Amino acid sequence: MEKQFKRTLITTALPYANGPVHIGHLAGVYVPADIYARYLRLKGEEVILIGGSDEHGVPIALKAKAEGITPQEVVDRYHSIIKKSFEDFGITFDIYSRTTSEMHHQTASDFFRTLYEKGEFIEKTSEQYYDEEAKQFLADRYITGTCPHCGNERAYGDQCEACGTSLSAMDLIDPKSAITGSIPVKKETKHWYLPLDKHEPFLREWILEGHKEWKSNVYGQCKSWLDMGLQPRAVSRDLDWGIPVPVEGAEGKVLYVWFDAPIGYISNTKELLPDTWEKWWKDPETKMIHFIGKDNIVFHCIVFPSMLKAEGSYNLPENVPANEFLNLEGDKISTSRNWAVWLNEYLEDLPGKQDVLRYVLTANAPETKDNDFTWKDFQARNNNELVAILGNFVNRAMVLTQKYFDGKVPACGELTEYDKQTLADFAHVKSAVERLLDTFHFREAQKEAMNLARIGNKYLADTEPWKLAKTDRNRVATILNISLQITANLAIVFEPFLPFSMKKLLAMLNVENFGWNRLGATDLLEAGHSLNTPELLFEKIEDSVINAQVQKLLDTKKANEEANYKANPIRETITFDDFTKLDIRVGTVLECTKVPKADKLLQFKIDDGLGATRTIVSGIAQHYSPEELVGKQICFIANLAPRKLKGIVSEGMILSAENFDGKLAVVMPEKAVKPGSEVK
Ligand code: B3M
Ligand code: ZN
Repeated sequence: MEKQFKRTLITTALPYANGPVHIGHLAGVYVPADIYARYLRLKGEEVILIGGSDEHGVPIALKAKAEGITPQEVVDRYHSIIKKSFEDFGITFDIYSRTTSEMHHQTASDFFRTLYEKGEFIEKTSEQYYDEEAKQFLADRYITGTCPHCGNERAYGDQCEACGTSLSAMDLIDPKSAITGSIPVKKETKHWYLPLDKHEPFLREWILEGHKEWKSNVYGQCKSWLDMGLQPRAVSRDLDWGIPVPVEGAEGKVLYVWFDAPIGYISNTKELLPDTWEKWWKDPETKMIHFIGKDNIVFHCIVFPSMLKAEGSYNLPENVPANEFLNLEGDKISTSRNWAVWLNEYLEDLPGKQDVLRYVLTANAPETKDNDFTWKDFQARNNNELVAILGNFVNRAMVLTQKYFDGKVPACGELTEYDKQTLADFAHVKSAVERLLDTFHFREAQKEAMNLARIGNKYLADTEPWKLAKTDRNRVATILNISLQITANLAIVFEPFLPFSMKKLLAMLNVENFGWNRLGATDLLEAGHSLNTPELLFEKIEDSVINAQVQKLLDTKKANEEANYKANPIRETITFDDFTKLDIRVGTVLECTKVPKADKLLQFKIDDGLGATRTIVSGIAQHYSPEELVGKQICFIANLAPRKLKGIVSEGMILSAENFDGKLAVVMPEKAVKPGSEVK
């Protein structure tokens, strides 16, 4: 027996206020959450949709430093841009607040103190890098140095972007402070840790046994985290931007951004409903749903639930329908490379077309795998679906009624077999769409809604009322009555998906609203009811509009290329002797295999022509499958001191060229040569 709930609390990931929001945010989190919220409201259910900006964390502090302004100025700027974008796209938040609010600081602080007083943290002292010039501890992102895995000299303390390995600052060779450029020293510091290991048995039971219905991408990620074994996680940082750790002896320390951010859902509910917020968080008859992207799964399924459980009085989420990622024209969306369609810019270029984007993003929603947004597909979906199917049907039904019945709903006469079959065809729409929305299948649900418009289109094409106007007025009346009932049903079923257009449609139908529960009914519009003048719901998008958007992206690519060349200037001049120190040779790949538990690494056996088989480990697994390289000739540095990578001794380095977008191409001789040949 499924659990019954009285009300639904919907949360949406709090975007970092260090940039505007783009189509990836909308597709992954906010459009599905809004569809869900609108649907439940239409059904008359009690629901709130909570949002807000995430305004703490190192990247915001770093951005402020880079621009010479305060972090507060950074978040003030982006919070208002983000908030406006969500309003513009019709995301119906009951509240959109921010984590720098007074309410949030108080709530997060209290939450920490409660756990602290209950003894739910462990305190640990560890060594961390400290910048003596800036007189501050350095977060991992504040440290650069050489990657111990691939030799990239511009690796960050948390990750090497060249080989993708995640690092800890202590692993870096020649570390440097990103603030002053000085060499950091190691210094002891104390932090508070949430012992996730202690909550592991509970989490296993709760997720792996209790929530088998979660989406497979979410369940799978949780399982793999749990199977690796959970470790205590620090919930404080040495940083001057954030919520001060509210205990004695914690000067200069703030709550880790991922500790305070999810508490933002609570703070914002409190701000919205100061008197009744508790029923939304603590009454077991409230269902809580977190809408997020896949990179946030661990925090929402493992860390935050552990915090809530440790506190003891809160509900846990009932579901976390996380989405995968949306790519743009084949490439990963990237804020730093400006590879995105920004929502504010979209509306400048395509004013009034919110619903078109909502429609396309839902049609291509990355629900089960990463998906791609392309402008060509955007145009095709607009022209071939919104205009040609939905818009066209509605327009024909309305215009014909205008023409033959002076804009009044004609009475339905006797039904033919075909009429009855058409009515039966759309009677099931309600249950089908509900089943899909209840299980977070937004893409399929929208398809089902579009099918209703297809049914209508086919009905008009088959019955051809315009040919009967002179001979059989009663028959025309019946056909148009049925067509208008379908139109009214479309106004209901599309409301969660295309709210702007459906508002327009309701106005054309001269109706306030029908209510979700009447979806499927064949008597939504009474005979004699006056309709308003029809207007087009959607319009064709011309090639020139699409080409301009594609050009904009091409310009971004070009600018990125130029910036990349500037950021990688030719290094200092070396002597010929320096060059001859490098012994570069050609080898033939005998074997190539993936290195287990390292998604970037391939292990090679190379015939180096020097009488031995060499083992080389190379970070190119994201760019080549092993089969592609077997039998090929490659160039490698033969006299590089051996290094251990994932426990394998690598005797050399394979040369590859790095494209500006990070893609790698292995360097190969133009003609076959004997293995061991020197490259000079
Ligand atoms: N700000 C990460 C992100 O925007 C983070 C989400 C917080 S949700 C509590 O992807
Ligand atoms: Zn690296």
